[in-house]
Amino acid sequence: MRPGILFIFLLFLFPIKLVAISVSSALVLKKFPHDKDAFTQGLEYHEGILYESTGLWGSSELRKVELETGQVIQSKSLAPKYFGEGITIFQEKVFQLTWKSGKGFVYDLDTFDLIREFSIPGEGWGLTNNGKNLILSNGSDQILFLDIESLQFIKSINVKKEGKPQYFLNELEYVENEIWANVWKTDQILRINPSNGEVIGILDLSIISEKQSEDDVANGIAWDAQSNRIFVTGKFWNYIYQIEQITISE
Ligand SMILES: [Ca+2]
Repeated sequence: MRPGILFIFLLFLFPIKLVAISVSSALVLKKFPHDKDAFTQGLEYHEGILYESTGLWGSSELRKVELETGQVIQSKSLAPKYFGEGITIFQEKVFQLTWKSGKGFVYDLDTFDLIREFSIPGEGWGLTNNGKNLILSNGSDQILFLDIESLQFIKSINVKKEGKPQYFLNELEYVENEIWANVWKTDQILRINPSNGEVIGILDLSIISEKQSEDDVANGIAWDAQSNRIFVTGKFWNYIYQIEQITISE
């Protein structure tokens, strides 16, 4: 049998599913000031306001930030034993993860008063929601789904790019039925199929990266669904960037 025919024969026996990963870069539409002392761990947009969670022991905060000026208009400090991580908003409540405490917090969106605490299995990194589930990352290749009402574990998916596990998934955002994830120590956002964990796109932010050390990488994605705006920033970055994706390859 000729090699070409053999290949077609094998392909017939073992079909290969080729997933095209689209690669895009960022075009800056606008930029807004960002607190350069903010170790950004969570970012979300809600009704004209940015909500931000910052990390580090002893200086972790939950913040409301005015988009245009970058001014912090309301904040709540976490107890020094908690390292702030991802946040998300659902039904006038803010959900916030902590890194290694196995604990999350639920606050009143308006007052930031604590409503309840909940347990998270393992570490807490990034957080978003799809209206039914809290969706969280923990630094591994796993994304966990919790019931948004009971806050109980429902399921997990493993994120893979071309069949290989993608570790260090960090800040998350649910964007038009995709999960977007920063990847720790890189300036890349992965676009993930929420049903099977497959990476379907890479948004490379290196063109806007303010990275000067290995800590201050891109982290923070906020989606304004109503006006179709994407905001991104990084840890200790000077700016929040409103960007558009420019496709490099499909
Ligand atoms: Ca986010």
